Amino acid sequence: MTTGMKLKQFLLHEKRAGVDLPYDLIELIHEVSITCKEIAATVSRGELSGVLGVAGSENVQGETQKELDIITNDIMADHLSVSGLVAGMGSEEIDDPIDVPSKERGEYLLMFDPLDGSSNIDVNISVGTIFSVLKAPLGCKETPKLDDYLQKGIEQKAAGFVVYGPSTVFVLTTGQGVHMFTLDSTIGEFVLTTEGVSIPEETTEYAINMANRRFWEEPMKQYIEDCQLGEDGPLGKRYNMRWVASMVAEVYRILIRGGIFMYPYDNRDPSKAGKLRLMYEANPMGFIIEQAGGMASTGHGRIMEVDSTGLHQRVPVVLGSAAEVRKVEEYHSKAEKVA
Ligand code: AHM
Ligand code: MG
Repeated sequence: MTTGMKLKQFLLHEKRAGVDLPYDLIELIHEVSITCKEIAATVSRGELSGVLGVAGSENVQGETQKELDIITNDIMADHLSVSGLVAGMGSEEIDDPIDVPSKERGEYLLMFDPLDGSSNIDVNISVGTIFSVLKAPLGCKETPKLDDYLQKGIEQKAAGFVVYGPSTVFVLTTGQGVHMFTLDSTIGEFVLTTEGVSIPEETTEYAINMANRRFWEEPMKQYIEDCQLGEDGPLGKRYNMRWVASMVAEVYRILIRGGIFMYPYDNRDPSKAGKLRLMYEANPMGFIIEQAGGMASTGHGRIMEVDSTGLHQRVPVVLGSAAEVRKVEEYHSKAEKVA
């Protein structure tokens, strides 16, 4: 009976059961979970913390940073840089890779978005932390170079996210399915509540920011138009729509009851291939969705096989229930054939 096991206890149990999980990867996941408890505590204090609102700076992507973006980035970076488990880190909030002192270096690279959906903080809607673990090609011997980080999503050793909602839940994959651990604040531990998450193959619920419709490419416009035609249209079923504007909340919902989430390419700024970032948003979420039986695509192919060209590279994202993601890919491939 694994339900009720604490996070680290469960990972050690899996290792004993034959899952390929190095001890230092277990330790790294555990350390990340500790920082997420600290972030959960900080976020939950809301207005009491006196740190809601804008920090007055911009990150490398030209986005306004919230004070909590910076505070949560520091919580993660400071904690992990003395853990002896990472050789370097990449964060949404920091332009360049974060180096780790030589004596503290470990074998892994950690990519993270410390507070995803932070525009929702002031209005008290769920936000989260997303992370992805890669192996450092040179191990702990040298400071990793930018190139060392630029690995495809299929190279990920673990990925996860934490949603800070009505309850705080840690969602994890190490390539052996997806498991959910709920924070039991009475004992201060993440406790296994769902083992082996499975996304329904079919869905009638889509999530997309409709306000960007005029900037999308034709296949995406056509797919959404057909969803809106419901049972009278070519898709032959009535759809429902959700948009939380927090990817962690959208992906969590899809893991629980299925659905499709899209942040497609749009031509607001032709230099950007979408809004979401490959290394610390799309890849880890793609790994989790696939491990739960869903699909994660750019509309043209698998996200986890996209070549990585930069720490903050953007990518179109279409993920969720496999049959529905496949349909969106068909809309794109049909359009390519006509062109
Ligand atoms: P962030 O990392 O700056 O918070 O941006 C990512 C977020 C996602 O969580 C969410 O899906 C999307 O941005 C919402 O975008 P929009 O503001 O277009 O609704
Ligand atoms: Mg983000």
